[in-house]
Amino acid sequence: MMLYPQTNQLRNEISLDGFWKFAKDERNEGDSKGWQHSIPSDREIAVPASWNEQYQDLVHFFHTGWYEKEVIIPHIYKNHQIIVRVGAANYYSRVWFNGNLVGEHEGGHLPFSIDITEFIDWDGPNKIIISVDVRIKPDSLPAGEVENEHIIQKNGFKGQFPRNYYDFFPYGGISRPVSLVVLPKTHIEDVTVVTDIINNSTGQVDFNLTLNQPFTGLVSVMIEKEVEEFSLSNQTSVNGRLTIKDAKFWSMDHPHLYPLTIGLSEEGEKIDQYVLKVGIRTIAIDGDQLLLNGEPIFLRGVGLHEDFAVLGKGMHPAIIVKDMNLLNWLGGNSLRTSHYPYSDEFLNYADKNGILVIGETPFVGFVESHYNSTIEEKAHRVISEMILRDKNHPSIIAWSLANEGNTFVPQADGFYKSLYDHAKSLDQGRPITIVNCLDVEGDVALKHFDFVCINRYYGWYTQPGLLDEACEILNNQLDLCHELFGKPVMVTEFGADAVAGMHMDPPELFSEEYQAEMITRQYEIIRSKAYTIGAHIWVLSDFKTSQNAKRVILNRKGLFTRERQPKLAAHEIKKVWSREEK
Ligand code: BDP
Repeated sequence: MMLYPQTNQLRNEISLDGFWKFAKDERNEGDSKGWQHSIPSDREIAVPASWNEQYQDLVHFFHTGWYEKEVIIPHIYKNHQIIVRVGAANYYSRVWFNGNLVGEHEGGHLPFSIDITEFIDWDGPNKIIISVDVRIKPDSLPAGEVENEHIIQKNGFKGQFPRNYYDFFPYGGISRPVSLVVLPKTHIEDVTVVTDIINNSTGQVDFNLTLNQPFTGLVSVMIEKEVEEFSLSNQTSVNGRLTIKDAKFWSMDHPHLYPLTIGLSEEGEKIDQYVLKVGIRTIAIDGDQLLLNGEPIFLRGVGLHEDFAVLGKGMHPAIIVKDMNLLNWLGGNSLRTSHYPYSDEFLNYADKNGILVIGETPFVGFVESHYNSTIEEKAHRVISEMILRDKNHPSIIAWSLANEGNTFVPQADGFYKSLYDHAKSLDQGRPITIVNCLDVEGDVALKHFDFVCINRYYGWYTQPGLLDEACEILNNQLDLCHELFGKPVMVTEFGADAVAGMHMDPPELFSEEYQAEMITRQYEIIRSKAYTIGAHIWVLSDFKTSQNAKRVILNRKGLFTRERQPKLAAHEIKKVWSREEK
């Protein structure tokens, strides 16, 4: 996994965002028709953004979309390595550069990068073509049976259209930024930092650097006045430690980031530099508590989605700012990247603004048939990609390896243990969890994890309209969780749909009053337990789902509408949260 791109005196990033040519390939015949050289297109589409809401005929287009763009690369980069980087494209992508198939990637929510240096035509425009196939299959992560609309209509569909195994719309296309990354021929390929707090005023940063090829020369690593230098002889990696006196630790109130500056020089000439923003903090589970920098914290916040009208799952900085601003306005301190890894830009923003994040894989809705070695291997690969990308973000304080899989069948035991072991082998510093649904009795997977997360909809899918009963069941379920596992418990989802503008007294389902009452009452119950470490409301804002008899176009459990305007519940929970410390 390459480092997040940056531009400095020795590196550059050329954005390819904007308008691309776009063609629909409903019969998967693009390859045989030579589209890898030039796509037949009379229209343009915006990148980054899902394709679905940009043209009406694409709303239910669940096949392969082809993108094309021309790019001229300046001669000054002739001595460099040039990489195409795609922030994310849902779901399976292939990339051609000047007609050559240069790479492919499976998975819709993590970046991929492809070296195209040897294929560049320095004298002419270069053509980059990306095909993105969104035919989500039962073995896709996340899974579904999303096919071309004609096939769906012919076969009919169970439950919802499109038939994904989860509750958000399977938007297609290039949803995050695309760029050409210009790197020195010898460069810093990866950096891993692990931070520790030695005493009240001293912080420690352990680092590991890898270079893309054997290097002979000087490597310097610096934070403020602390510098370590290494003289390398034909080596590709370096380990070291910096100790920072009078350190400012990263916290919710003071999310201090230190620039860790890494330089490579050869015979006195600087050949590469990378600056990684590092937050010095610790995170740990201790008994029934979650400790940030040694102090107990309670995760108060929301689940959410990368979702907005027209953009679909397209990354837009304004939506990131708005969503984090709303979380802050509510008095929340944390969120979960439900139900897939979010954009790099989102996490960079969380680092800078002291927001605590549970980073989640795209493993939502695992069913019994997923518990086999092929999916396990694929899941390990995705976990590796996610952890390698996100390992250095101080904002990420835990990993969630799955949401609401079927954890009640015997095969789930070994399957989830293997996911846990794999993630732990890559990151020993963060607690790891999975999210249970329905019940904890009979769950065979949760026992392997560091803390227990549950999603509960008492008063909605069960006990509808019966809030007293729902609250009592929630209360008992929480105690049972703690009794069974002896670990800290977090409620990662609870909530109710409310159609903005619907009012009922006394409160009934779908009214703003019912949602507000349910959320505030259930929050107080969760908060009252000594062993709970968090409560996340489902969900920050209304979001688009597949068509389903239970959904009025959107999932309406948002505290805010899809336009990000508050419902009654937002005002009510804000009052509750404003009484708590950050
Ligand atoms: C939970 C899922 C979430 C759904 C939510 C709901 O984790 O993705 O959107 O239910 O039904 O089970 O609103």
